[in-house]
Amino acid sequence: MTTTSTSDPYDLAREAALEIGRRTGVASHDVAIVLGSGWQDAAASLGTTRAVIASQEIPGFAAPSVPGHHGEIRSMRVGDHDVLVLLGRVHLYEGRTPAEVVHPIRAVVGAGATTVVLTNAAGGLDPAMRPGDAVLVRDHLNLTAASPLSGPAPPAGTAPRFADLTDLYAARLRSLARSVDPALRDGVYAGLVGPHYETPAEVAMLRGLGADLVGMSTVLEAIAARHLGAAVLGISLVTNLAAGVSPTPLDHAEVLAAGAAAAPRLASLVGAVVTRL
Ligand code: 8IG
Repeated sequence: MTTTSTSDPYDLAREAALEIGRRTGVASHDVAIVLGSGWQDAAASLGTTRAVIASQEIPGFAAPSVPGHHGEIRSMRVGDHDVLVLLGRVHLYEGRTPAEVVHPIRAVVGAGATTVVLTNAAGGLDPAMRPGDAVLVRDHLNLTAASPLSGPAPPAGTAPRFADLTDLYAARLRSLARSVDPALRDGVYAGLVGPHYETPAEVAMLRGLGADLVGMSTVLEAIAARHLGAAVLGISLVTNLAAGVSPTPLDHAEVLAAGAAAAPRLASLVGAVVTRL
């Protein structure tokens, strides 16, 4: 991590945004895409890469400790948009604080992004789902017992901490995604801390609560992005059916295989959505 002069999360994000602008030579990027587990192979074919930065070289970025999360920031041209692609994220289950988890989001919004695309791999709670399905996040259940907005009050000029989340995952962006692929379904994503998977009883509870997807990321990032005024698109890659829904125990190899097989399809979906923004 780069030495920094502040511990205030909003100041730190502003420093990071300035450094991203300097390192990329692009004063303002209008879109950011976070590529989660299973999505990394989609990066190269999204568009033209213009700069690659190791995220540890940007103030406040923690090195991801999860295999498949590279910790890289790319500046790309996708259609006529300047896009920051974040390969890898950090999670609460790595022992990170909510502020650390959402720091990259605050940095990219500070660097200009008004649209934030959050991708993840998730367990499917609906037996009709299949590994390899992409599902638009319609809404979420934040079951982490954490908020990125707890802590120091946002500075003057930033929205108050009591963020309205009515249209957290923008209906407009989901419609745009459906204009690319009319077969895309949507669902409610339950965000848990993990890193263990759920028990069958927990899966039954989550289904009863109205969740369709379950995972260990995204919810805090979505809140932080929306708080700063960005429009959020969430897309889950279903890589396994959740415990008790799946007829067999959860198999990590199957999860990875689903991601690898889906990567080209995911890249063309995200690339087409961003191009149409
Ligand atoms: I991939 O079944 C993936 N991530 N909590 N449960 C939770 N996270 C996940 C799952 C799952 N599959």
